[in-house]
Amino acid sequence: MKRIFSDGLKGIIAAQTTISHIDGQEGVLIYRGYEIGELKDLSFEEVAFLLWYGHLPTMADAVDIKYKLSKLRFLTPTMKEILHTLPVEMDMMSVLRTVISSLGGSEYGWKPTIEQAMRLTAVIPTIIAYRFNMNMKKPFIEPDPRLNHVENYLYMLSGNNPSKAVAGALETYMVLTLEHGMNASAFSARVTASTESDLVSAITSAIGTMKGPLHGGAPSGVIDLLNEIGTAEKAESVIRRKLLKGEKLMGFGHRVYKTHDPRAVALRNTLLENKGDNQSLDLALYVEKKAIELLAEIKPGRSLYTNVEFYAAAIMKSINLPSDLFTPTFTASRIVGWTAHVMEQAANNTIYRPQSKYIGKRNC
Ligand code: COZ
Repeated sequence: MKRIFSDGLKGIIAAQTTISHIDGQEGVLIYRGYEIGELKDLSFEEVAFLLWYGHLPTMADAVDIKYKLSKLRFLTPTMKEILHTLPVEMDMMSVLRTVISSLGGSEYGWKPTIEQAMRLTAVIPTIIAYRFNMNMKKPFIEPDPRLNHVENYLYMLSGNNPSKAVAGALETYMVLTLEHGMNASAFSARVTASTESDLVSAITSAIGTMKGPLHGGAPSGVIDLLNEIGTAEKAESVIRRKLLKGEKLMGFGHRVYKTHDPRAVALRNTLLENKGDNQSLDLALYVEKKAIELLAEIKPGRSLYTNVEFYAAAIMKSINLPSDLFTPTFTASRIVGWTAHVMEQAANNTIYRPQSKYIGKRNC
């Protein structure tokens, strides 16, 4: 068998999948055969159904999955105990990884099921909101089963029912980011599942992987960039200085997309539809334009364009979501893709066991 070494497995196909397809040259993302532009106005629950079952839900299916998820949002006493025991200074992704791993047990036996996937998907927003209110020294707000998945998340964070515009903006973001092929976190979930470990262990691996700033951390980095720039007049000098120092601009570049990230395009359009007089959005639009110009000037030929995280940050900033909730919120959507990948791996499993090439000393 021919052995190929590729840094970061660039260009290597590690699985065959029917879940999603990314055409990086054409800037196309497909979930189960549908381009995301056709799905961006569906509910989170409907698109989750599509990923898990492989086809769009009927009206009855959509009502059923919304009801089922609303009943699975609760925290167990053990989860609440862990949430109160973990050190106050622990970051939210570490909290999420630890509390999710406490769900492991007999009800998560092999093979992984859609019911298990629903439970993990339903409870992640509750974990985030519970810990967020603890940190803010505010009382926990119990999930409201009458609200849909995204409305309930925002309700548990603030205690108020969100406006349609705010819930709609966040729901579009979450629908567009709930699956993205063989990214690092989906791959780590599939590797864990390939040993016939359980779904909770696979998702714990994925959350740990998502925690890395080059994967899930970009939105916070985008906010820092926008805050550092502050005004349109400063955009060119700040960006140019960073690029000449060899820094990477958060929210730009992508391992697969070598043209505009279709999710960024869809999010930009959503933001423009609800724009109003939004100063921070105007700055984001200007910074994006300047960044792409300067990336082409200083990094010619690398095909560096806006990725989803740039407008994710703009959306989350526009709904006043604190930046330390950006990656956890991304996790609350990508759990759907991860669980779909784990179930696909389990359905036709071969354990992952790549090679390594020894380049060390011999006969020491
Ligand atoms: N800003 C500035 N330069 C960048 C860049 C960015 N965001 N992304 C890549 N480059 C440059 C690299 O410095 C490198 O330049 P040289 O050829 O001079 O060494 C070249 O482009 C290729 O870099 P790399 O191999 O890292 O490209 P790749 O396409 O594999 O990178 C990721 C993809 C996303 C890791 C990107 O580099 C990045 O880190 N972006 C910022 C973080 C982010 O937005 N992540 C969310 C992705 S959805």
